[in-house]
Amino acid sequence: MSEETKTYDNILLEAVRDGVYLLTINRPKVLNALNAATLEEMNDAVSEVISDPGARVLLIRGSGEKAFVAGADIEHMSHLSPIEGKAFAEHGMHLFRRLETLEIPVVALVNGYALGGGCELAMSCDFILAAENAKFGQPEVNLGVTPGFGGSQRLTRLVGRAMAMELLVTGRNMSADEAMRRGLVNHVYPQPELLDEGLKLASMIAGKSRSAIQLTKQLVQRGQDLDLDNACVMESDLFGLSFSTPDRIEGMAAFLENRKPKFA
Ligand code: DAK
Repeated sequence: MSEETKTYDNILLEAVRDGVYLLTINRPKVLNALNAATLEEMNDAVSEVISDPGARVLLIRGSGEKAFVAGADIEHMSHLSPIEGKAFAEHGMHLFRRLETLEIPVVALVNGYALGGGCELAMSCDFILAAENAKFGQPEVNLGVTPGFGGSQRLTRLVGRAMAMELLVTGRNMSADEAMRRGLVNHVYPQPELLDEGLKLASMIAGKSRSAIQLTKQLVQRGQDLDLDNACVMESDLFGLSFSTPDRIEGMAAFLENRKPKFA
């Protein structure tokens, strides 16, 4: 069962079981919009999770039926000066990059709207599971601003330049099915099943080697910005490095002894 963690005002963090953590953005009255306080708490929560050597997977969702996150908090942003706006964007950028490069997999469970900063948050997770009612979009163009938390860059890498451009300049929403067709979403589930499916997948990941997963995240993320020759050199290097881990000894011994591995 879930264990208590530190108490936050804008989010909930639960240690569900076996190293699986669930972070819920909890501002349902404003469709879980992200203000500076929420970003700060999320950053603290990530520190809390990652300080647990038993942590294996972080799931992120929004509270309520209607939204994952309906964007950066427009009320909050409407009061920011250009300098404060830059600081706000840097704050979000830093957190989202941290999630992307975290040692453990981070999975977004998107229920309802994932717009603007919400879509950017989902895209900085390793992958996205969506409910049938999910809607993705970058509507910043309607507010007279550009994406500020990496949306123009991550969307382009995920769906390709032409489709990203269409979505960014029209500000239109994509349904869960369209997002899956375009490679943004891995799986779509009926809304009531989303959390259970996320927990099932997290349990599968939690049983694997944390050190191998950490290296794999580096391979996929750093490799996509390298040419193939250099990316393959990196793969050989990290493959070699994985031979220095206790998990490699246990994983291979377990196979040879015909038993399930017990990773550190
Ligand atoms: N911020 C603040 N409040 C929000 C919000 C948001 N993003 N989205 C919804 N709310 C609030 C609504 O104001 C409303 O509050 P009350 O009126 O009840 O007090 C409540 O949530 C329920 O929303 P609605 O009544 O509008 O609900 P509907 O079902 O009618 O519509 C909707 C749902 C998601 C279609 C609609 O709420 C909507 O269009 N929301 C805004 C979506 C949006 O534009 N999101 C993108 C935000 S822009 C940057 C840094 C970051 C960013 C950009 C630049 N730099 C500093 C450079 C990122 C920008 C964004 O994320």
